[in-house]
Amino acid sequence: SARGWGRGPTRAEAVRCAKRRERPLRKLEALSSMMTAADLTQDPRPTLVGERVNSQGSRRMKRHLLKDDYAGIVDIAREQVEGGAHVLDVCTALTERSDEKEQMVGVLRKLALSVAAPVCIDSTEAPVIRAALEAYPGRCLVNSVNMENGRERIDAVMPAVREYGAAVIALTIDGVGMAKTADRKLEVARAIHDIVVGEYGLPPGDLVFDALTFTLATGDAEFTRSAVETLDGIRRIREALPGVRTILGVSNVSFGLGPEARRILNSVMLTHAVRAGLDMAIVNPSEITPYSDLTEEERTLADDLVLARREDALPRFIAYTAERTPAAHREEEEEASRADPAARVHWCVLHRRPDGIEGMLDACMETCTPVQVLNEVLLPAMKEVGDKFGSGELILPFVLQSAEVMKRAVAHVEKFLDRAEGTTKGKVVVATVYGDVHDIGKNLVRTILGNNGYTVYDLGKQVPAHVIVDKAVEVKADLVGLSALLVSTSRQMPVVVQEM
Ligand code: THG
Repeated sequence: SARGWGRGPTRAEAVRCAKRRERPLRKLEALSSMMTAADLTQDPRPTLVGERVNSQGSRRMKRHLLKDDYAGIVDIAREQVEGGAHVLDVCTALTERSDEKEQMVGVLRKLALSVAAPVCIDSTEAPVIRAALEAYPGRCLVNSVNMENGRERIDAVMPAVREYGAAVIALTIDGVGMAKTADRKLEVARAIHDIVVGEYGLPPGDLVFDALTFTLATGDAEFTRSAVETLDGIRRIREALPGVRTILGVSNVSFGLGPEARRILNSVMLTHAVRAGLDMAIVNPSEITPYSDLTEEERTLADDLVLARREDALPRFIAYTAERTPAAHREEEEEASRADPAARVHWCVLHRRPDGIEGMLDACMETCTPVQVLNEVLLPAMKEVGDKFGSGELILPFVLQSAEVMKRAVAHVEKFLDRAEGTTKGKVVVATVYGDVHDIGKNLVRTILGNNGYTVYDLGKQVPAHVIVDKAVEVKADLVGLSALLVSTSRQMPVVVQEM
């Protein structure tokens, strides 16, 4: 090697048969951007994954994507990082557009140059995930795989995950549905682990399980224990599958509640999850209140709800948080007692008071026809409830309670409708599409059409395309109504159209 240029063997020749020295590879359990790395498990836990660079979880993000305003998106990302996010969850799926992939790549290129935090790629589409991994100059977390359709999704996503050296989130969902008990969560996690680690050779530390948490805001008995099961699921998965990590979309737990209630509930859920061993949390970092900043009373009320310690935990928690938001209820109440029957019915639907609504409806029907009561009194009331929910004035549990009052009112008025046998304005088949379980809107449409002289065939939720088509043909339907809440399931609508 000390020889000069030109004489004897070239340097290349001189080293040709030299033995290559082993270079110790230091494997970092981290994600990275072009500028920096972030440990998958931060010390102290949890790693904060900013939730708002997500078209599904932020109206602002959605607005920017619709206008192709990527600079605005960078602002959201910066705010998330300033709030404390270590990683950003990026989602560009929109029902209104079909260029999720192009937008994902565009957003990632922009973020890579302007924000230091690494990214988590949130998409249900394998081609979008691959394009994102290719475009981003760093080590990503992929969000996510599951076993809803057996191993199909894992096989669609894992090759790109391995090729680009990414880490991956796995949701505990299988053919039966979203796992609700700790037992089921572990069962699904094991099946995923067998394939992803066993067959694809992913290091366990790069597999991040999401035990899923559901909203506690509906008061639905099926979900009362859901947070307890999630916390237990986190512990069980960590115990049974050594080396794997866990993550949770914490804000889901409070979806539908008011901002004050959400702040408290999210904080309490996060605290319990971290105690259960949670590594990563998908949250809006600037909205997290430290557990220690909550009052004793707030903690007790929220713990009662999260840990399912009392049956009346939800109404107590809501009453407590509602009391602290300004309300002109009393005045309104007095006004309602004076008003005419139609205004009182309206007030009862809006304020979730079923008591005595039948009597008020009877009073309405002294001067109006039942159809007029439906169309001019009840429907506008429910529309106002929907508008108030849309603008954030009403929380989800209240909307559901209003819907209950509405149902009771409609059931009463229906008795007075003279339905001419054999005549119908038309036949309508309605269904929530395959893969989607959301049916509040569909049920309202069913009731409204039914009450307005249409014959409605309601096929329920999770309805496969062929069942819808068969029914439409069988009854010679004039109209088919499809319902879906999620971007991913709205793609079922063109499938049904195609079938027809
Ligand atoms: N697990 C995994 N990924 C996920 C989730 C999960 N990704 C999406 C979601 N769940 C987590 N992200 C969010 C983002 C926003 C909100 C909740 C969860 C949210 N947004 C407010 C709302 O809808 O009321 C703000 C709306 C706005 O600003 O417009 O609550 O569970 N792996």
